[in-house]
Amino acid sequence: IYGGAKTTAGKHPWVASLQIKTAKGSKHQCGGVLIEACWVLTAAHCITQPAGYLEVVLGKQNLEKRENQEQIFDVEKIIVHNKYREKNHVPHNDIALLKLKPVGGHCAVETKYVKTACLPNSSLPDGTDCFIAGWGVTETGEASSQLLDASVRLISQRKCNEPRAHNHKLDESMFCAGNLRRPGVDSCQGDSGGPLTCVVNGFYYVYGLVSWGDDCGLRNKPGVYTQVNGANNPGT
Ligand code: 4AZ
Repeated sequence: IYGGAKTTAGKHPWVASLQIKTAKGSKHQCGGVLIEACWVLTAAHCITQPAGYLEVVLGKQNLEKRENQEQIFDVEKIIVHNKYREKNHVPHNDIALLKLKPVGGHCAVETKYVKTACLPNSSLPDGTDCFIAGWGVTETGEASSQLLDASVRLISQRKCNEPRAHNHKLDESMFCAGNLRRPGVDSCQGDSGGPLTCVVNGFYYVYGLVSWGDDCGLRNKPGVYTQVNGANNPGT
């Protein structure tokens, strides 16, 4: 996160760290968001390994140390959007579900540090203030060991597809958020898959997932997010 601040513990209790298991231990790869006790949303482009190599860590603040509030799960199943495609380096329908493997008959246990976010049924107006959170690269050029968050505004498709911005690279599975006046606030590498949440009636809804961008924190290049609500998807 560029232009972010360290979050207070339990402010974004749905944020997950998607980690890759290695011989030397597990390494943060992407963000994710808890939407049900056994289900985490992430970006499809984050799935670079089979389920057996992945681990989801909930309730984390500092990635560098073991924390008492953390809850760790293996991944039982991965469901990638059937229309996920990378075209000209742009990921389309960049969304996947991870089913957590229960431990002792249950997955996530709700605590002050671990909770689900709500799923939206509709869109919000442009200019709405929302949050992004993650452990990705900051303006120092390095990833953060502490969970950071920042406030960004939803930007209309029309503005974000203008030539000076993303020049018609966005389709209906994506939207932009940032601050065209304060360009330094953005998501970056390592934040991918993590949530863009907006508060409606006091509840946090996951409207977007960090997906892509043209570098980070650049003027006129706001971050691009996967649209989570099904408003643009065919019905069943
Ligand atoms: C990335 O490389 C990435 N500024 C994520 C988000 C953004 C840019 C790049 C948005 O994963």
